[in-house]
Amino acid sequence: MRCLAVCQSELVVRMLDSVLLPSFEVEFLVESRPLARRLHEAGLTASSGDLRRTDTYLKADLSPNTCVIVEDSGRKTLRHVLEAIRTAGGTLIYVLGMGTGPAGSREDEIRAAFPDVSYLSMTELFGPPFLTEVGRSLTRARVQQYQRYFSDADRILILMHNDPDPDAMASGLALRNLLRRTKATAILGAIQGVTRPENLRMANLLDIHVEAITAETIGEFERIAMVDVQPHYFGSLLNRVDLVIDHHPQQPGYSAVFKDIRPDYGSTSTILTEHLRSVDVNISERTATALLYAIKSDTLFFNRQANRVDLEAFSFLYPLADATLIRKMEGTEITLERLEYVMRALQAGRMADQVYCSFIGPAPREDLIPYVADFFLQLENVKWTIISGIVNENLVVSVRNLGYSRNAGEFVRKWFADIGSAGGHRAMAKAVVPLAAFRAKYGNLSSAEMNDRILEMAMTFLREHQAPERRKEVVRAS
Ligand SMILES: [Mn+2]
Repeated sequence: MRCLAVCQSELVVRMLDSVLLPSFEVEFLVESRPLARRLHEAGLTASSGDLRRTDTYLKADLSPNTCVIVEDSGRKTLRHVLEAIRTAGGTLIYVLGMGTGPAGSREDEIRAAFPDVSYLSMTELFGPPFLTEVGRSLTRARVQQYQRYFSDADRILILMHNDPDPDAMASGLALRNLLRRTKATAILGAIQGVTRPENLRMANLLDIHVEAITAETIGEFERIAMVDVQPHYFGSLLNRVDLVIDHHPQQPGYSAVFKDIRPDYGSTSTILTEHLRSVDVNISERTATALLYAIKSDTLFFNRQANRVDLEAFSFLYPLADATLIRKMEGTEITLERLEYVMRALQAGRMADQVYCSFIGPAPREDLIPYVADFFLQLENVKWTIISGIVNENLVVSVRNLGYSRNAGEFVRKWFADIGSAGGHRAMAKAVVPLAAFRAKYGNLSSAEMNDRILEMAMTFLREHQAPERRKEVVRAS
């Protein structure tokens, strides 16, 4: 394609020459005759002329398919230049803003006068890639430091939180990769191993072995790294840690030789993907698959807290990963065991004012309760779900809702904070209350009574949070 570059400075000419060739057939048009001669001697196609005159462009033989790039160094004559180009038949016109004047104002001015002209500013064109490159160098320096620091250790522990989730396991695998270790010399460990079905399935499909760690065995490791979690999580168990990589908010009260905490990232795997990209390490299909799945699952398929870096890591990993394996891992949401608890919730459930409330009785694990709560939120006409059950002598209450009108966290705090732990945010909340404490406050209720009582709590809570107009209606009606 033919391109006419209308420039003033040699720097811009040189830059465009290296960017546009060989895709474009470029001719340069400059004002200064000596500059044109110099460019010509250097082997470029260049001519000079009065840039404000139409015949200069007619001589250049513009066609509607010629791409015209005009350097804007802030001069007032730019308008005349653009008018002359248009009169000579130029239609594909791009103005290259060299960053003169306050950002955006020049662009607005040109756009207002010439709506069919595209304005490309230097900041837009070079800013993002440049910043990415600088960021990558900083990451590279950091990664190389901890690589060196870990290189002479015999055995390394990569510690994860209890019941490691895809993000923790994928980050662990990636870190092992970065430290150029095998599973014999860099152990993925957790105090409590993998139990949730989808976590187990990922561990099995990707052959990830998570070793059980105790307070005693922790001392056997020469160096300790931590992913997707920070030392405060383990209480007084650890007196030293060498490396912490996490995307949860920075916690005070611990020191680490190296740390990389990025709370604005959707997953720890996103941070590890950047570490891998910054240095020259081979990313195996298995690691890429684990990381890709982890980013998807930690950001709830980009519905939660995902940002540009997560999407970028995702598109980088996608061609390296095994898509079939990911589909297999994702298909594990529904298990027979989970269906059984969904059935129980269906049998015991009550619905009032779009609130679905059910007490499912004893359950072997806590995760079954939020699973059921999420499940019923899919029902038509359900806006809130409140699922409760008994796990290890505790009443566990899981609350989910759609939309942001009323706060699930406030609901559990109102009724349960004084007798157990209760917390959460607008759309998701949980309370864990010792059964004895619940009974002391609300009486020794049967299963059905328990469910009725909790539904009543919800109705009371939702009514006191109704909009003032509705409340008036209620008063009039009564
Ligand atoms: Mn995570």
